[in-house]
Amino acid sequence: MQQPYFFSDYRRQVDEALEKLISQHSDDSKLRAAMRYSSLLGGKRLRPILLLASARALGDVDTRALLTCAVSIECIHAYSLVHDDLPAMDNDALRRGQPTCHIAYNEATAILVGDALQSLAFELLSAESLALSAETKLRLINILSKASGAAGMVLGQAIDLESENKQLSLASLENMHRKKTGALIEASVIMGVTAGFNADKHKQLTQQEHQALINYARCIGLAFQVQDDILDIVSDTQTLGKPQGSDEAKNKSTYPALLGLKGASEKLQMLHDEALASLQVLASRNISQLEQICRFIVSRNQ
Ligand code: GRG
Repeated sequence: MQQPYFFSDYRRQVDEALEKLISQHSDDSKLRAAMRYSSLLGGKRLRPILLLASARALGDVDTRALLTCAVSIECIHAYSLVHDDLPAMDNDALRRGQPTCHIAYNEATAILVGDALQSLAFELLSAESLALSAETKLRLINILSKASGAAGMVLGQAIDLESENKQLSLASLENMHRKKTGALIEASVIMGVTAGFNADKHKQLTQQEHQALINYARCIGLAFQVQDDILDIVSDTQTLGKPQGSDEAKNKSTYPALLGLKGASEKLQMLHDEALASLQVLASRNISQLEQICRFIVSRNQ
């Protein structure tokens, strides 16, 4: 599937903001170069795009503040990829079609790049210059830290590492992916509406709308991972920008391994349908971009 038309525009804006913020952040040229290498060269910017589209669902928004929030979530994502590729974790040499950070630089630099990107995320959200209320900033920091920490992404990664060479049940696999991959995708949506709302009573979501949006986010978070598992089998290394077949080579539990390719595709379709059905509760809002992101997630080829 072609990327939706608004992806390239959002992506350009996020890249410009990311470039600027990283340049201002570190004056050590090697660390800064490695941070740029790991965050700016390649990548779809799906989480920032989702954050911007979620804020837009509420109506007109201050794009500058939102871009900072979007960059903060991309920093956490980029850090997770750099650390995930380390020899102590997945030990991968290729990411986004180029040598992973510890190969291009060295292991110590890759650890520091991850550390620096993680703290940069929270520095950005807590900055005085960020034009959001103090309450909104605190909420955003809380959402992002919970999603990325020991009850979210880090827990998912820990479960993943412990499960190597083990056959997981479908429920355990789902739990792992909801945390490892899903938590940050869900956070992108919730941060988007939190920043977009920013105490503007006219934009407030009803309880029912909020619940529907959370369900949409949970469905697309899991759908993203199911499609990732399918692509690891049916795609190729050049398109993926990372080694094809690595799940099987590492003997990982995946949706196709547990359900077969057909079963995994059916699961993907179910998640897609449920995500779009949930959005209908928000039909009076600006949900077209969220619908398109859902379609993109299940039909992407990288
Ligand atoms: C090291 C704490 C820690 C966590 C790592 C997210 C993660 C946890 C590991 C990544 C491993 C992996 C490849 C998971 C599959 C799903 C996923 C997150 C793919 C990469 O995300 P994309 O496709 O990447 O959005 P781009 O390059 O487009 O940004």
